[in-house]
Amino acid sequence: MSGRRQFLKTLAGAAGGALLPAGAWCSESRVRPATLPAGTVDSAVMAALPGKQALIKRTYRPPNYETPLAEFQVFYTPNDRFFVRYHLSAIPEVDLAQWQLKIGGDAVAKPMAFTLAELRRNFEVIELPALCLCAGNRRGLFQPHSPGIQWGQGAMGNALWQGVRLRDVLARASLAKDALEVTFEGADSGVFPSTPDFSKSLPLAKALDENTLIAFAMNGEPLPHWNGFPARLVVPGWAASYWLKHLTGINVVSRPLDSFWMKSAYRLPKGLFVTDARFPSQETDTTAAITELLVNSLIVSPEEGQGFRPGQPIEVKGMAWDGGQGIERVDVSTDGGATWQAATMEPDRGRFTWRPWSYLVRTARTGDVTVKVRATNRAGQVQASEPVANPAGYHHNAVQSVTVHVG
Ligand SMILES: Nc1nc2c(c(=O)[nH]1)N[C@H]1C(S)=C(S)[C@@H](COP(=O)(O)O)O[C@H]1N2
Ligand SMILES: [Mo]
Repeated sequence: MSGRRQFLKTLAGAAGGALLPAGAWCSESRVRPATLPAGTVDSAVMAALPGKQALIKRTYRPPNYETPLAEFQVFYTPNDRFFVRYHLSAIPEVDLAQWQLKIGGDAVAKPMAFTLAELRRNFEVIELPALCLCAGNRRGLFQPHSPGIQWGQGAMGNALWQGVRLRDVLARASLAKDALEVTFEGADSGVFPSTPDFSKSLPLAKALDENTLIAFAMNGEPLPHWNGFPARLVVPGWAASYWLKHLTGINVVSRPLDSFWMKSAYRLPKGLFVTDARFPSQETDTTAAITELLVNSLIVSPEEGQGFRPGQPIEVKGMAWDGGQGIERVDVSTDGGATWQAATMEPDRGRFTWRPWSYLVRTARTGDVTVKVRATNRAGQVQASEPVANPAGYHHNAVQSVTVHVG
């Protein structure tokens, strides 16, 4: 079957068997968040994938859809508004009756396979709130532009994940002493056989972390097709590129995974960003595989350009997160960063989820007011004041600002 037809078939499968009605792709209105540099998102439109509400479409093939900023007003991102990111275009609808998760590799003694029912039955099922954040989130804000999907703020989402610990499952397969990495494969593939499958690996220690899950539900529902049905990896605190969707195979191996997606993509110049987590078996002299998320924050409201009356309080609200140390504080500046005041923090709901904050700006003067927001984590790491340029536009964690009008 041609790649094109295969793609249409797999998409149609996701819609429940029927071929996509043309109209499904036509309910598009233009969006241009004022916070993106002109030019980057001119081609972005709102569009709905089957089973999803309208999201900001960055590319259709493969599907890359971003969550609109307003959705981050709630703590858990609704499943039908959760962003979608794929590298490859052939995305089959997985038939649960046929699905098995195979555990193997040269560093396991007992290869085995599990159905979803067996995973649920044989292992402790746990729930964990965690932020799923694409390393390329905000790539569209880099100036000069970085090549790649021009994401705005919405290549992320926070969910309550339910699943079993990867380490419990791997323990059944008996790991050999020389186990080095754990590799992951998904059901999606390229349209051409020459396209390398999306495969990723984790260092053994992160794979065996008690928080690393094989998840089959999010926010109390089975995973949506576009977010990895029937099971995906959840790697709390680490970039979402490791959160492999539509899991089919997990291998424990004694050698570093030599896949395009480890060796060429999702890499950073060594030493450019300070993180606690390392992936030694994927380091070269000059570059390292991306690992954990940097301390960061987001302003959800007010909207850019929103109007206020003189004296009317401006409630600034948003979220802050990091790679798992936990958020210590969020500070707000209304004088261009000269002075900072502490925002009010909502309770901490876990190391790997975001933390809501708010701050009331009171100003009697008229004109534009620019509010800057800066998060600090418990390790004392602070958001960057300017984006740190890197070849593929990852880890944008510069202080965000919003300008409103009083008058
Ligand atoms: N099978 C598969 N899993 C994948 C990917 C992919 O292309 N294929 N992309 C990864 C990347 S880069 C991101 S950012 C997250 C996005 O998760 P989401 O689509 O559920 O939002 O999935 C990860 N898992
Ligand atoms: Mo990503």
